[in-house]
Amino acid sequence: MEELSYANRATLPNIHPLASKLLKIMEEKKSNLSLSADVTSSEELLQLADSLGPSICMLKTHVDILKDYTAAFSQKLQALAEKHNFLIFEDRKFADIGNTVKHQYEGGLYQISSWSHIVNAHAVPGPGVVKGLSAVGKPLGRGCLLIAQMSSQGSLATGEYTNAVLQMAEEQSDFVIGFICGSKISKRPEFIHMTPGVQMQAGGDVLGQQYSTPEEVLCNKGSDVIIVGRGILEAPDRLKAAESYRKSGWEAYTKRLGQCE
Ligand code: UP6
Repeated sequence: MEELSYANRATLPNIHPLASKLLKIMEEKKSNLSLSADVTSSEELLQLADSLGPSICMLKTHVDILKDYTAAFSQKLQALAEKHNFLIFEDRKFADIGNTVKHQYEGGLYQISSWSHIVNAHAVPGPGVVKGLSAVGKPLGRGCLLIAQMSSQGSLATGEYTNAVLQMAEEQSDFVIGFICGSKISKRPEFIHMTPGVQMQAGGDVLGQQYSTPEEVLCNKGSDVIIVGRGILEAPDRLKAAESYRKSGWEAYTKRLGQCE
């Protein structure tokens, strides 16, 4: 089957506007790198967003690990997303009944729907979780990723479960823009595949995280976006590390396109 470029996929007739926007950013910045900004200080997160912003297509947050979250922080983060042209993805991993996730997404301390372009959800509760999120996010032009596979050892999100997630995504593609997964699982080029658990060297951590390389994920496994946290955050020079992930990611993607010509 012909492999479409990010640019071609961005203009597909049925593409979700937010997915289209992300694909255009990726093409423009030659970046399929998402930074997983897993730090606990707002100031440090904003500084990371400003310095690494030019290298990334998306910045992933875990807003509930910040020790000093304020609404002003989310406004500053949005301004940096505009300045450097990246999307914000709050990795909230919603996993409750529709009515509860609706409140968790819109309200509470973080009011995630007001500042995060993309959120994600586990499919465990069934389609209601997406319906609840969609009720809040769709009118705002937001999008959702479904967690179809996980990078951690012993993950239960495999086989039939993954297939059911795929089906759920297809049924609500007006809000679901893609997947968190280890490899390409859907043939529909409108869906974006995003993969965490990426470092320059395969391996893992002591708590079950498992790493694959950018080349493996983008070229061999056919995913679209690499999500990198500690590979960049623990490097002596974060900017240099981010640029090297961006370059490896782009090379692996162009190699994949070349193979399919
Ligand atoms: N993440 C995974 N694996 C998944 C889903 N999400 O690692 O299956 C998230 C983690 C973390 C980031 O919550 O924020 O991606 C990976 O960080 P790391 O690169 O430092 O391991």
